[in-house]
Amino acid sequence: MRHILKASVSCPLAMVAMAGAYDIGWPEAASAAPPAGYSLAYADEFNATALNTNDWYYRIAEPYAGGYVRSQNVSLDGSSLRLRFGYEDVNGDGVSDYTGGGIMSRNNFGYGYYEIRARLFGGTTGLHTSFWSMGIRRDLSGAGGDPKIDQDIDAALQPENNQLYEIDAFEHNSPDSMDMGDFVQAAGETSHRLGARNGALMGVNYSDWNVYGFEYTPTYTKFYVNGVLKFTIDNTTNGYVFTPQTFWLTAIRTANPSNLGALPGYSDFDYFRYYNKPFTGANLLGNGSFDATPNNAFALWNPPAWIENYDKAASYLVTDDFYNGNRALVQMSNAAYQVTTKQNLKFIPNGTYRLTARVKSSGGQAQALMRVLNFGGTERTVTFPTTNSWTLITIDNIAVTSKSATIAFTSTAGANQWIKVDDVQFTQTG
Ligand SMILES: [Ca+2]
Ligand SMILES: [Ca+2]
Ligand SMILES: [Ca+2]
Ligand SMILES: [Ca+2]
Repeated sequence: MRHILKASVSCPLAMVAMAGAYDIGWPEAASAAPPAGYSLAYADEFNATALNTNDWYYRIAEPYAGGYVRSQNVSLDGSSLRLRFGYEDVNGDGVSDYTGGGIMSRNNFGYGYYEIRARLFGGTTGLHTSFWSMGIRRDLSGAGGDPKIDQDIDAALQPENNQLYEIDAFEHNSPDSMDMGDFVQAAGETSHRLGARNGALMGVNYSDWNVYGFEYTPTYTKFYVNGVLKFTIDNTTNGYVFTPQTFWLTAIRTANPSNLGALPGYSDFDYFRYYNKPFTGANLLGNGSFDATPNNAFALWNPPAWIENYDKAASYLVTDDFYNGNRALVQMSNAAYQVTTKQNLKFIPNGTYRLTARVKSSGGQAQALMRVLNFGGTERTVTFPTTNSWTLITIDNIAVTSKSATIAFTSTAGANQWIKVDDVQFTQTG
């Protein structure tokens, strides 16, 4: 299947490096083109000798699934990311342990086309390589996890809980089986899956370099291998709550390998590329209606997918008054307070956008604002009207030129002054 790929003009230096680094026996395959209309918004070509930890967390879990997931099992060789499956004593008890590794993006990605080029380890049974997407939450950094996760949450760079669903573009089970296209929501699996396809059925050899991609849109997700569409999911019936989320590449043990002599082994990734395009009219905010299930492990019903800053306890969800669904956001405290509830959108297309929300307010605050900033122009705000009925407020004709935007609600208020917010929508209009 590799021979049908189009010739590449996108990355000749990397291809020369690849051809030199691996004796793969055929001309270097180019990447499959993204679907029509998409532009490259982010890429890590992994053409380095160390992971760019400005952009990536390590997946660390010791132990997890009968093994250890460790940063030591992640390396870059100048042209590719390498995730190592090992069998070695890492806990000092003299008995060998199964080890694996993975990386998770510090940036969150929403709708768009996601692509990797990978060759997957198939030297024995029991090992699992995955190309997937899922939001993070604070407890992922527990039990020896990457401390940068907590640091980013504490620095108001990441939501405390953004784990609303996952997209499993592929889950490869060594030596020769692949599940493709799971779309899993918090409430459970949605039963979408192209299950247990061996390479012959999928039309590839998984241990060769192949290009895997998925196109994620408000209405469908399509999964590709070497540019060939393999599976489509209808997103209109999933019943999930959208949020831009972390991108993952992981390699872990799932069962005891039958052939320990094959270890160590490697799953290799040439690059990760993310493309996007305007999705006119689609809400790009995560959990814009505040209806995603909060994690009760976190105090005071903090809103999933949203970042709280300053007096965080003054920002919380309520179920007794809402515009839609079954929850809304409130900012209030029984003492004077200042709080911001916000989202940082990155890698969105430049263009014209509109921000709307349904709101109520007690009035009297020094500040009660809906804001948009970090979009390339001067911050724009609208002050909440004093009203006890759900009222539409709008900031229109927002000219995004930085491929990013921060949407924020900020109160500087006295005791028992309050705002309520629901149905927040940030949409591209042109
Ligand atoms: Ca051990
Ligand atoms: Ca590369
Ligand atoms: Ca709601
Ligand atoms: Ca809070």
